[in-house]
Amino acid sequence: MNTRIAINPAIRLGAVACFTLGVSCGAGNDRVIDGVTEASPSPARLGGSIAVIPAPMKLEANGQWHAIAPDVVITCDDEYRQIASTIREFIEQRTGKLPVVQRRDAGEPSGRIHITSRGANDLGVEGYALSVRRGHVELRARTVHGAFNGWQTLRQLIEQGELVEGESIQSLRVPECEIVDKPRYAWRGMHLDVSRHFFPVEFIKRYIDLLAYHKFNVFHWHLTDDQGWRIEIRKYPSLTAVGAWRDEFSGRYGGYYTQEEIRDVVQYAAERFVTIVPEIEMPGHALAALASYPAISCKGGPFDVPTTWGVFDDVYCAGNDETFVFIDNVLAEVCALFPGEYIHIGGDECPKSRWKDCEKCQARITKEKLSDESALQSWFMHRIEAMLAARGKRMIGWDEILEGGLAPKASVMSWRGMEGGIAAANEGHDVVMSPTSHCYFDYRQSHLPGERGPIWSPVLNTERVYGFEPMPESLKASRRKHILGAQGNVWTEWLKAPADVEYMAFPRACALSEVAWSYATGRDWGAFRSRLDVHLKRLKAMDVNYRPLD
Ligand code: TNX
Repeated sequence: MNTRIAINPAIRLGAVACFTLGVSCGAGNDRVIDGVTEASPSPARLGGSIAVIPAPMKLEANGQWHAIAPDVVITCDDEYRQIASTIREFIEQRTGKLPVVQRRDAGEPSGRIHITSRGANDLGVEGYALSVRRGHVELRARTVHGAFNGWQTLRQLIEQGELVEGESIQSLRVPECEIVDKPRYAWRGMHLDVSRHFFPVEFIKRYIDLLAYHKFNVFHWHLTDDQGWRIEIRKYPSLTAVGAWRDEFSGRYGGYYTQEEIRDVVQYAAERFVTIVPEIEMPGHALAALASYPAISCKGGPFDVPTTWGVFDDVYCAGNDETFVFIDNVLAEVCALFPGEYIHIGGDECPKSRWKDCEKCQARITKEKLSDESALQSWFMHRIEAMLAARGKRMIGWDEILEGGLAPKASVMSWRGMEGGIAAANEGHDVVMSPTSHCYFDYRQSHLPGERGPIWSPVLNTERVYGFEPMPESLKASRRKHILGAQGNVWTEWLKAPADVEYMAFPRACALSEVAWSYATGRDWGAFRSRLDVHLKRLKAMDVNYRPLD
């Protein structure tokens, strides 16, 4: 069946939309596609464009949209069968018709969607190429991850076709286009604090879905903090029996993830090419752990799991050997649960007052010939790094882990600005840029009265996030490879429900996805803003409680 249809004027998005980031494309007059000359509308009729977020490295289109028949056959190389079935189910959900999936060697593709690794050698691990001609879709990728990324783009195109049409669709429409795409950075992360407020597994999965949809590939899961320990550790049941709960005015508040749930989430994320980086905070932000096991504090407790926010003086005792036995056992279980290479160990905001007054900590300083409590923190982190290295893991921590000297192979997440990251990169360490100035999605999005977020916070709106440049200008060319990428952080002191998290994360995460994925050349807020208008309709269709733009 020929799927070519007459083009409904309503879905003619306009002209030769040719926005490329990093790669230029020719002036868009008439183009020859597949031997057929398509008259492109004159520039004056340029009405809209293809709105993919994050923007692909190279995109050419001519404004024509065509239908893919829902009874299309999907053909693919063997390794892409899983993606093919995902696309198949997506089409069924929308059209009620289930396309047939065939392996490529099953014969000549009669279908309109073809997924292959042929001609994909230059696309890297995460790249893909998408070629759509008269309703024939060819997706090329070298890896399944690349094909998955290409599928996210194709999905956005199909959704845009529907949105423009504005009615229920029997045949899916896609724009004629040529896309070649790969990421600028290897670490494209989003974080979520589940300690200050707890979020159920279903929401964690939805969050991961939304990350994958924006081509994020890291989920930094902030699992422990003063106000709640959220991961089951079999060797230390009190961590979740005691540390996962706090007594608020309104009653007992808390929750945690069982190891079975964690495994399920890890698997779910892996299927979406999202690596989970778990965070176990130390030596500070540890009151929930100390309330459960007070013997590994300096003063011995007792402690309550706090119900207020901030930075607390009681931290793990660095002089007590039992502390390190405890942490080693905890990390053993954590490392076994998370297959990714990185474990985040916090390291931020650790007051030194208890260590100053603690006999054991002072004895440690003397014995190890350390200059002061900062050096003790550094010594602490070196020990932790060795524990992780013994299990084949790499350590990453907030930029305070630089103080007193960085552990030999540690990576740094730079949050108090870019300086920590620059210093670490100059010492040859890998860095993820996550400065409060552009990446703190718990901050307010405007000055308007009633705007969510703490009143003390600076205003961080989507435009400002979009203006973020993770690569410091001052960094020498030889050090640039150490900037792994960028990450947005969603702290939840003031966010109680999933809808609150969505409101703070979106659309700022959309902007950040483009900062981290797309090449910086040609970045333009006005153009992004237009694409975002379309994209917000996609988010709306998914019931995402995003903050409307001003
Ligand atoms: C600082 S960022 C913190 C968090 C807070 C956040 C609030 C970091 C490493 N520590 O504990 O939640 O500010 O914006």
